[in-house]
Amino acid sequence: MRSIDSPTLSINGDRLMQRIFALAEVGATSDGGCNRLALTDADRDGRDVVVSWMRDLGLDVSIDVVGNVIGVWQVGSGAPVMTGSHIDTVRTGGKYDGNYGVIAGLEVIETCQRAGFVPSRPLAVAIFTDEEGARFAPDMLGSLVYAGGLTTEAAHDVVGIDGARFGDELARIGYLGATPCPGARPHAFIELHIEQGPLLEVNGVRVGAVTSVQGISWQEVTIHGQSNHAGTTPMNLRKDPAYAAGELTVFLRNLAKRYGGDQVCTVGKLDLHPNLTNVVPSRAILTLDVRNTDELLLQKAETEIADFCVDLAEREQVTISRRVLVRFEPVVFDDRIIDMVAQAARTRGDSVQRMPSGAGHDAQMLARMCPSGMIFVPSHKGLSHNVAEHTDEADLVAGANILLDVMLRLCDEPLDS
Ligand code: HGY
Ligand code: MN
Ligand code: MN
Repeated sequence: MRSIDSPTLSINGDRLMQRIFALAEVGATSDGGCNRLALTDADRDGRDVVVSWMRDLGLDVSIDVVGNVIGVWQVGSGAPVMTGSHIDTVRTGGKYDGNYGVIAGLEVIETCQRAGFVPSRPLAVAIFTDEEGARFAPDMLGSLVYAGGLTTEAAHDVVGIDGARFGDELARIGYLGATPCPGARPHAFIELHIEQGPLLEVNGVRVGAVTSVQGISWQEVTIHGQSNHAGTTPMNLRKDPAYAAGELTVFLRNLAKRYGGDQVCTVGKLDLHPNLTNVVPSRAILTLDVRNTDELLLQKAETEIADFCVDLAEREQVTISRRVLVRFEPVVFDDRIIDMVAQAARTRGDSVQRMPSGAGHDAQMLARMCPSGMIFVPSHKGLSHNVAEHTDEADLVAGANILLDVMLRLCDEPLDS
């Protein structure tokens, strides 16, 4: 039985970084970031690069009906120990969000292969489709379908923020696979990811043993008013959806302040129509991203927002409709895996703390079908979804070594467990 008390293998940091920087070239933006929105040509090109690395490692590569790519090193017996993440990015993405977890998974396999070490279970690395949800909501769409939380048909019919249909775009980029969803149940799933927040760096801790993912509530709010002349329309006669959107934005900020704790609220997207300087808009469409680790508080926040919208519509004589884009309850990870992450970090001499995840991750969907957990490493200044996203190489290498140790430890679990 392999104990993570005596790791014998270590990953190759240079190889890890080479792949991270090579993938970062795909969809690279002039300001040092990455723009590979899901199912765009850039996403396809990024997928092609990672699939070529999977094939170089001799993995069995399968593509499923929502474009999830699963590379399996078919060794040992029983269900595979799976790792992975995503390689789609937001428009202002960095080099590490998602990419790091997929590439570290390949590095774990290559490290074993080059050392001539054969694990007792197959090892799998997944690229889950559309984790960001930035183009096609909900986020974690691919892993949600993989885990049986959304039908393939419903996923294919999702219409993106640019009016494109998910299924059409998937076929267009050549990643509409045949493998059905829900996917095969892994023995366990462990995802390595940058924290995307400030906690580890502020605390001077290298590793996060992630305990849970907070609840996520996304809504699209459409406010209809009356377009009018900006110069001739008296203020008391206006039905101004831009103003109403502004009040709603302020209400969300104040709600988060009132709740405190883990409550966060974001208006990330705002479209005005006709979006012209001298026209009182006829319509505003905005998105609300509201999260909390506490499900009851998240529900309370949603009720307050709904009530506020009714009052706002009456006061401003506009109509307000809301559409739920995403609603995921908080997810708690597997205690055994959380302990393994903490123990592996300590054995490697790395400081570690238990912590929840503020961001959504594919691991929260895999947790619906098998014991799952996550490993975090620090994000410099807590920045992510920002081109300045950075994590020190030493931290990236440390995280990948812990992924190696935890995956091999999970491989040693009895076949019937
Ligand atoms: O929205 C999220 O938390 C993740 O980045 N998809
Ligand atoms: Mn991510
Ligand atoms: Mn992200």
